[in-house]
Amino acid sequence: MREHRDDTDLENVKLTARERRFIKFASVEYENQLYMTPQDFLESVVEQEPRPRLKRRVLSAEEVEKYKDYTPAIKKGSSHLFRNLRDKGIVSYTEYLFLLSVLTKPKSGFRIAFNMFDTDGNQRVDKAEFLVMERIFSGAWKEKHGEQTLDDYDSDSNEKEETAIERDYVDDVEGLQRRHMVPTTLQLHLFGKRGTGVITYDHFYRFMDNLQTEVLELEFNEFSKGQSFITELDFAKILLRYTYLATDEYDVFLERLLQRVKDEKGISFNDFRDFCHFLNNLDDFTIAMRMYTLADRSISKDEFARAAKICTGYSLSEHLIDTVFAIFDADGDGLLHYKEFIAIMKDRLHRGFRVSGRFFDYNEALDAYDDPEYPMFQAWRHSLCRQLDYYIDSDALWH
Ligand SMILES: [Ca+2]
Ligand SMILES: [Ca+2]
Repeated sequence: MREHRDDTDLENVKLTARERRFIKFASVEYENQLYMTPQDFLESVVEQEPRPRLKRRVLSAEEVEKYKDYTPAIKKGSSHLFRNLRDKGIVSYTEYLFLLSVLTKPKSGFRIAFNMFDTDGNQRVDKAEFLVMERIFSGAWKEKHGEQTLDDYDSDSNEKEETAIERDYVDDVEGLQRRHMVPTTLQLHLFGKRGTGVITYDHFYRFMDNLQTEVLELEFNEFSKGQSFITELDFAKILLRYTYLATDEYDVFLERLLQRVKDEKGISFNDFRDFCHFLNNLDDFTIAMRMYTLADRSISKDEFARAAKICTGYSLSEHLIDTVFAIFDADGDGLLHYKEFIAIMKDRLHRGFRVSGRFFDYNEALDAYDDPEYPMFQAWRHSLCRQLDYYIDSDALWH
């Protein structure tokens, strides 16, 4: 068995931006595999850097076994799942990718995600179906890196079992792609202690909705400090947090807002949540706006409100739309141009993937994010980063 892993081992290995980010935030390891705790996962999506810590904690089999008792069943799911579990659980790398994809998924994409897991089409997803995701990932990993030796594997166990394990086992240096010999938090939550549970679309929908709400509440609470409103300025800061603006550009947005907002009503959590759901529908909104953008026309507040309603099914409040225009209407004509809004907000949907540089170099980032050798990742990427494709399409209109 290898000793406690050292990050310097990883320096020579070419990793994607996602892999690097996972490694950076993963604070525990079990049997040489890296895991995030539920708390690590939340931090990785709302913070730029992880909390300072000395080194990764090595979990014992007893600790991992105890997680079975801490993890609530799917029926008891809530928007406090990850916050309540804190460090009492583990999230694997593939699950991290899955959870990230949930965060920016429009409600209309939930059904598609469910059907992708439900391979036999019986409207239930069982653990074996859920694990297909991980098998495909490790399969792609083998193709990319070649077969690995199984020297590290403890071969005392029964032979029949070992063949099955061997088939799926990948002993990568990074410790990201190993076969999970332990039930993770997500597996325990979705399929129960014994792993025999099944989830319906209704369960799955609530799980995804709760996860989105949980992260939004965290972001909101960070600024609201227990109040029921955040200021318009805080709202702008949250929106711009995951965009790729340089510091001076960022300040221009905030100063503009301060000058324009006469009536500080504040933004409620519901307004904030509705707007973030709207951002998850930005693709549809872009399509709705395309006739304006093709004509190189800016849109009015009424047109914005109507298109947002069509795309999400609910109305954004007047004050929220006023605030959005106050933040983004750079030339002050009272209208929003594609370049003023969509081009900037699309970056935000790459939350959790933010690279350390201040600027977002589009081509460089596309290379980093694009993994043609991962067939399954193409599907995830499609839902998570499809905005990039629209960006190319739409951006071409302006040059
Ligand atoms: Ca099924
Ligand atoms: Ca304008």
